[in-house]
Amino acid sequence: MKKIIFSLVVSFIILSDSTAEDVIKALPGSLPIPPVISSRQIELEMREGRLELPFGTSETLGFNGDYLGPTIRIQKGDKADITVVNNLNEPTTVHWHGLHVPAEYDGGPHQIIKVGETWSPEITIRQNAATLWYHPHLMGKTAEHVYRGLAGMFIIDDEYSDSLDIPRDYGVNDIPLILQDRDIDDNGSFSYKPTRPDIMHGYIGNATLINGAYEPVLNLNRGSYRFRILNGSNSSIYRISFSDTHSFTVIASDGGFLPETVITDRLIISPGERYEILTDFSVETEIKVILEIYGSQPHEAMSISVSNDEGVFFPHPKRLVYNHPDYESGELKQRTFNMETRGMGLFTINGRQMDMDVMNFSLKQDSEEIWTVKNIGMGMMNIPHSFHVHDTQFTVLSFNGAPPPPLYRGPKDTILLMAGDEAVIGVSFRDYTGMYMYHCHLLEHEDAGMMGQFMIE
Ligand SMILES: [Cu+2]
Repeated sequence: MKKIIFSLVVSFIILSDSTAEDVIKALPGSLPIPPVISSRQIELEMREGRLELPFGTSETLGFNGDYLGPTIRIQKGDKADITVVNNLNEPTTVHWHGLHVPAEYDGGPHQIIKVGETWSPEITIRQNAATLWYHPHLMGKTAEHVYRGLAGMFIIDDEYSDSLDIPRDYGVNDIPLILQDRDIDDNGSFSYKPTRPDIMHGYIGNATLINGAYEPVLNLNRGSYRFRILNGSNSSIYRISFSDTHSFTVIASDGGFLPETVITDRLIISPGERYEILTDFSVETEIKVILEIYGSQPHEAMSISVSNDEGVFFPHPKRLVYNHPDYESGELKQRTFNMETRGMGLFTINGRQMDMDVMNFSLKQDSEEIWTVKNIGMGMMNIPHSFHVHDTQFTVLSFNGAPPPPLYRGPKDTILLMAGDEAVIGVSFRDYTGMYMYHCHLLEHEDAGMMGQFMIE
């Protein structure tokens, strides 16, 4: 059904113009670049908005605008004074995904911002350079609020990242790409109305959006570019690549730089995950960004038009610094997290669903632990899960019994587990006490209860 609508929409666009050439020139707009807030005073207003797409206009939600939110960019060591005003007509929360943050400012399901109220977290940045993001986290409503548009990037710089000879000019050669998809209905707009199978398999759209635009065009000069890629979708696992198997260098994962960068021509990125890549465009050309939603057909989601004008080229680093706690020695506390699909819309971790009144476990402040996270499959159905833990970045120690693949050797806060997969991760909890969440980042699963909470004491 969804695929049929997609083909109809595309056919409609092509038929409604006189020639194919006109369509290419007339329809797609430029890639929107979210505005950046680089002040330590960060003011966010959640409001209702409208997003115009080639198919029609949708009612949306946004931070300081109609859809998505500004990119927050801040230096390690600085204190962010944030105000979040809720001018929606319903309560929500704002969670800083990947941020090491005091529990009361984590923005999880307990830190509700009521309608008309202002929440004022003060957060000192105590972690290394990384591409993080922020989004609502209200119990049972996270998926809908993110789907309608509430999400933004959160970039941390530090002395080390500033010292590297890599692109860092935001919007010029350091470009955010927020990948999403939306299910466009017969009226050409999108709304959030998941069916039971949608909750099971995730609410997968029929149109991809990048930074809130459908098939945008990015005009660049020749040169080296850094893309910060966020999977901001509800439940879609993307494979992203360039046309002509154009290759790139992956320099960072969720929480910062990889110890050894990875040259590849494709990436699998699951909901909530981020990667930073470097790539060179050395001749005048037109390159497509191809997005393939797991289980669907590849789609040319964006065009990059490279002019003949000379830009700036950078060498691609081979090794970068990633320091993490030593998880290999000593007797560390071990825990197991079994992510299980028990039936249509019934998702559990260790046999339990999220209960706001239940503390699932507690651990000690300034401790390290070893967690084994498994996706227990359900018969022949391969339902993926994406395990996310708040407040910290973890280190993957093994994946399916083998050393972690190269892309999993940097700091991570979210990890994709297909049915049967098992990851062993080293997790550390520094500085703060209080309650945090762990959950599946397929947002339909999270809202259906695939979440738990722990107390750092
Ligand atoms: Cu899941």
